[in-house]
Amino acid sequence: MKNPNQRARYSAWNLLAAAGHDDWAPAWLDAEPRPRYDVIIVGGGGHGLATAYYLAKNHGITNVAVLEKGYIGGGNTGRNTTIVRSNYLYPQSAQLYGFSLDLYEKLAQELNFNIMFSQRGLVTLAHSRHDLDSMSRWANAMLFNGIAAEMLDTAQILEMMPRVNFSRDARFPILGGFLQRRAGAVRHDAVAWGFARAASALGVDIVQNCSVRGFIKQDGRVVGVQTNRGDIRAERVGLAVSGRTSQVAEMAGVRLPVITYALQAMVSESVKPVLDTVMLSPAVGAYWSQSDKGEVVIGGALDHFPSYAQRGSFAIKQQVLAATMEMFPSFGRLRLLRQWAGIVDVVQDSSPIIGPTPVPGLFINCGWGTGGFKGIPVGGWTLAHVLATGKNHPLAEPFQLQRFQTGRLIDEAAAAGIAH
Ligand code: FAD
Ligand code: PYC
Repeated sequence: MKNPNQRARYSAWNLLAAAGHDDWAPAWLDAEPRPRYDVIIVGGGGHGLATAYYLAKNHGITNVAVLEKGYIGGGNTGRNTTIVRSNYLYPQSAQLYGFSLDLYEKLAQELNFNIMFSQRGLVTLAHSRHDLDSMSRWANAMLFNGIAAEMLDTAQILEMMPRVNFSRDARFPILGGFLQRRAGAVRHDAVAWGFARAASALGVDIVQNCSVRGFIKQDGRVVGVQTNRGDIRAERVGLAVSGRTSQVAEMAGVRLPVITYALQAMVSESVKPVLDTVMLSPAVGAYWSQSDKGEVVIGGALDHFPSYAQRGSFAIKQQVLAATMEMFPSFGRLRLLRQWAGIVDVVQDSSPIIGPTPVPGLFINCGWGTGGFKGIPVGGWTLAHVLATGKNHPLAEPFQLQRFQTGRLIDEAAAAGIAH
């Protein structure tokens, strides 16, 4: 430590050192960028880190760098509300998200890192006959696709969530709902850290504070990137930059049908256990869970206007909190601890894009919008596959960019849940 201010700022590290932890090995190496790699992944969120890990693990390609402009997990991966589920409508999505959930179930063991996966179930509430009708279609579509789903009546919901507003004159009476038992919550930072540690151990370079500002092209092909830390060459480049995708791809000459919006969430102070499932109400426009620390996690819809500002508008906050008061009057006693937002990459059919771009050498993983945390394992697995083999993974075949030209959209807006 060179000056007293620095000493004060890093006092937590001094405490760790005093506790005898100063010789702890870092979980991953903070690498200096090298001039050339086989593959560069732009974006050190869950998708970028998982891609690097599966490139090394599944394909033996370890001369790989993940370039992150800030710190790993500092984007949406560390800002989401941690819900994982596979309750989508179409067979292609059921397979994609089902595979992701399978990978999540084994991930702690695979990475030897506790990702705190709690399969506490996800209940979607019905407040009208119309809701009940569409939810039974939704649940039946899931069953058709081999994903377990259960319709619930009011008494079953009351038993699961006694604190919810069951009053007869509630503005949104509860008529039932449906449940995916295998769904739940996963500690978001741990997913980024677990993939980073495992990728680093296999030889991947994780380079933080490295912002991609342009592309190096040769004969129309991407052969590297320009960064604030110099030019870096690679045979192939994969983008996993969520809300920044359209801007970064544009630097390579690719125009994408992606629009960026802010999505916000908030948590209350910690309280004793009050809610042991994830609960979502599309009609009121909000969802709730309780974190392992005891905070009530509250979220809702996207802001209604495109934006790159990581803030979240007051109008949505007001709507989400009004919905919370309606559904859980007792939560009105809680103090809010934090509110934050992330910027998410929305496409018109609410399904991801995973595969090549029209520019040779450049590949993308984007369009997850408000729901890509659950897709991190499969997003990484399938992007790694196309980067390594040059062929789309069968699970990603329906999720190509050309679908916006052919019109073969996979419209999951209804099953995207609350947020879009
Ligand atoms: P990110 O984690 O955003 O990573 C992208 C990284 O790219 C960032 O770290 C960024 O700094 C970096 N980057 C950007 N530009 C550059 C550049 N030029 N050079 C280098 N690096 C760059 N999903 C769910 O499944 N369940 C949920 O409950 C859920 N809740 C959500 C709640 C909120 C409030 C938000 C904001 C999102 C939520 N999501 C949820 C969506 C989910 O978080 C995202 O879809 C997912 O995290 C995307 O992961 P990623 O790795 O693609 O992106
Ligand atoms: O994808 O499950 C989801 C989700 C819930 C809230 C935001 N995204």
